[in-house]
This record gives sequence, structure tokens and C-alpha cells, in this order.
Amino acid sequence: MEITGTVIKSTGTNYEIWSEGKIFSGRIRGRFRLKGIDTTNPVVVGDNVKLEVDAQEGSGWITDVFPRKNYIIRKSKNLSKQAHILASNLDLAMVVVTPVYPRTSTGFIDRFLATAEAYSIKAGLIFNKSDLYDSEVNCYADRLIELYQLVGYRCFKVTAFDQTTLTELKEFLKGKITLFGGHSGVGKSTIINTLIPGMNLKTAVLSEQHLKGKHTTTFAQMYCLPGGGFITDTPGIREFGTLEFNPKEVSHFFPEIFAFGKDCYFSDCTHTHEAGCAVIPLINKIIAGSRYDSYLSIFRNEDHFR
Ligand SMILES: Nc1nc2c(ncn2[C@@H]2O[C@H](COP(=O)(O)OP(=O)(O)OP(=O)(O)O)[C@@H](O)[C@H]2O)c(=O)[nH]1
Ligand SMILES: [Mg+2]
Ligand SMILES: [Zn+2]
Repeated sequence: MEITGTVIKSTGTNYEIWSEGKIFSGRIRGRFRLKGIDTTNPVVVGDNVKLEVDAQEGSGWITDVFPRKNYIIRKSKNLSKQAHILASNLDLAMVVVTPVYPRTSTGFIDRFLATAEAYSIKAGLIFNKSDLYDSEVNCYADRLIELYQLVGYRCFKVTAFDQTTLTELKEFLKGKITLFGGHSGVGKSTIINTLIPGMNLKTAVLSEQHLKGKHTTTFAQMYCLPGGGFITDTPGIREFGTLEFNPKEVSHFFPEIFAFGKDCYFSDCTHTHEAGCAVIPLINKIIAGSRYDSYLSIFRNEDHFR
């Protein structure tokens, strides 16, 4: 028989599909591809799919993916043309970051946020491990929080080990379908363990030598939040290569550059060199230098970013 359901777990070869309160396991046939999009993963967490199942066994074949409302996509590797989709059909994409270890750069944050903007997905930032910030790092985190809140992104400063620091975040996630993305080791799974009582996702200490994560989470999976809503944990990513951006449109994905860009003399101003540009004079004043650097890096389609 044929059923429809939502993919809640993807290992790349095996899928779990939730349909009317039951969980089925599904696979895809070798040649299964979606038209027009070259991804390493044709079916992703969040997808609504058709499944041909053997009712007795509770498993079957995924035969179709319904059109996606949106998704978070990145280059699967540096310099690669292939794409990797983190998850689809989202209400919210949260980038989990730390200014300590493993440190997250503003370049990484801005690429994540711009990708969310490209598909009109609401986005926000979680500054984790606040228990490890000394006063200097704390000031730096507060400056970034101020910067991103001004642009319009909700920010949360938390420590995954202290439930009380997660109260506002919990409220914010309520009822939404949310993705957690970020470097390996920033604490995505640890936060989910604290948010959801009884949850016991695998986590691991950073490598001693480089203080980097160990890529502990190896597949994307969606979990139910106690107050309503869902959260998808994803494997850590090293770099966030943006995809499918037309250079002329990059400024649309930086809300503050887009807003001030309306006053540029040329309607197709790239904000790089043009006379009468309304953006350039505001850099390091109203527009953060780090945001403008990220804009330029994506505009120039640079593959090397940190
Ligand atoms: N001090 C401190 N350590 C934390 C905090 N949150 C997580 N950690 C630690 O950071 C390490 C990595 O946490 P994980 O939850 O495994 O990180 P992750 O983002 O899920 O990593 P991947 O699954 O590899 O992508 C673990 O040793 C956690 O205990 C925090 O708020 N404070
Ligand atoms: Mg993890
Ligand atoms: Zn301009």
C-alpha cells in the first residue's frame, strides 16, 4: 500500500518516516534522483514523501518527494559543485556558535544566515558555552549579539549545562520546526539533551590537540519538543559554502545592506565600487565591517573562507 509521511531521520541510505503516529523505515532505489538539483542526499529530514510499504513489515520504498517549501543547502565540500541539504520544510534555522572552542567565525555565521534568507527561512543564533567566557570573550559575544539583533536575528546566550539559561530559547522554539546547524563540537546535541527531558543523544569532548569537535552526530534526525514543535539535530559542518547565489542577488540576503542599498544611485549597484553607492559610506559605521566582508566574500564566490 502507499502512504505519505514526513522523513524524521536520514542516514543517507536509510530513512525513518513518520505517518499518522507510526514510524516506518524506508529506503530509496539506487537511481532515485530529484529533477534539477544535484545533491548528495536526494531525500532529507523534513521531506514529505510517498512510501510504498509492506504493511506487515512496516518498511518500504520511498517513491516520491513532495515539493519542498524551503531548505538549508550548502556545498557538500569546498570547490565541489554538488550540494548537501541539511533539512527541508523549516520554520526556523538556528546556527549554534561559540566564541570559545571550537570558535565560530562571522564568515561562517553570515553564510548560514544568508542561505536562510535566500529561502526566506527565519534564522537566529545560539551562543553556547557561556560558562566558559572570560570577561573579554563575554564582551565580544555581547557585541556580536547586539550586531545580529540589530539586523533582525534573535540571539540567545546559553550554556547547555544550565537549564535556566535555556528558558527564553525554549519559548522561542515552541511550536516551530527548527534546524540546529553549526560546527562540530559547539554543543548542538548537548543543548537538545537539555531541552528535551529524557533525551540522551551522543555527545563527545573536543579533541585535545586541536580543540575541535569529533563529528559525533553522523546523521540528521528530528525530535519532538515537549511544548510542541520539532527540532532537527544535524552533523557538524566544517565550512559553509553557499550555493545557487546569483552575484546580483547576494545583497538581498543581507537585510541591512539590502535596506540601505535602496538609496544607491544605480539600481543594480553591487556596493563594491560604484559612485553614488549608499552602502559603502556606512561600512564600519552602521553596517558592521564583518558583515560587509562576508557579503564581499559571497559576492566574489570565494571558496576560501574561515
Ligand atoms: N563548558 C561547556 N561545554 C559544553 C556546553 N555545551 C556542550 N559542551 C561540550 O562540548 C562538547 C561537544 O558537544 P556536542 O553536543 O557533542 O557537540 P555537537 O555540536 O553536537 O557536535 P557534532 O555532533 O560533532 O556536530 C561536549 O564535550 C559537551 O559536553 C556548554 O554549554 N558548556
Ligand atoms: Mg552532535
Ligand atoms: Zn551601492
